[in-house]
Amino acid sequence: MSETKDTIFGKIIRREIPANIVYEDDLALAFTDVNPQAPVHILVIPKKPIVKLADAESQDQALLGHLLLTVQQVATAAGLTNGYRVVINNGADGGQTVYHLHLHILGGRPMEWPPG
Ligand code: DGP
Repeated sequence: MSETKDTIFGKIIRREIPANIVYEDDLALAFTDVNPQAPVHILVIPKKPIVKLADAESQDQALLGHLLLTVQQVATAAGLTNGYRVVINNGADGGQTVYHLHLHILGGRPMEWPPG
């Protein structure tokens, strides 16, 4: 998978393709995953096109914190009172397929460990 700056998530941010958007603010967007792996599967992304976690810089510190607090807010709004898992796949070995940083929120069922 190539690491280009524009991705399918960029198109979702610009409303060039549809998505089920559940949260938006100046810095972040959250929408349901097109291929859900749990009853609740939501992606939280920065509007800034950070390719992957490994490419985030010190200037992104506040943005990264904002994304985690957005995860918390979105998970609460989704009713995940019994817990949830947050996943960031980073790079090829991490299983990343879309090269725009995103945090998976997975919930609505017990999660197993270790992941595959
Ligand atoms: P990852 O493997 O961490 O890069 O996960 C990418 C996720 O993005 C994957 O769970 C499927 C989801 N996805 C890919 N394309 C689309 C899309 O066009 N719309 C939505 N809503 N999700 C997508």
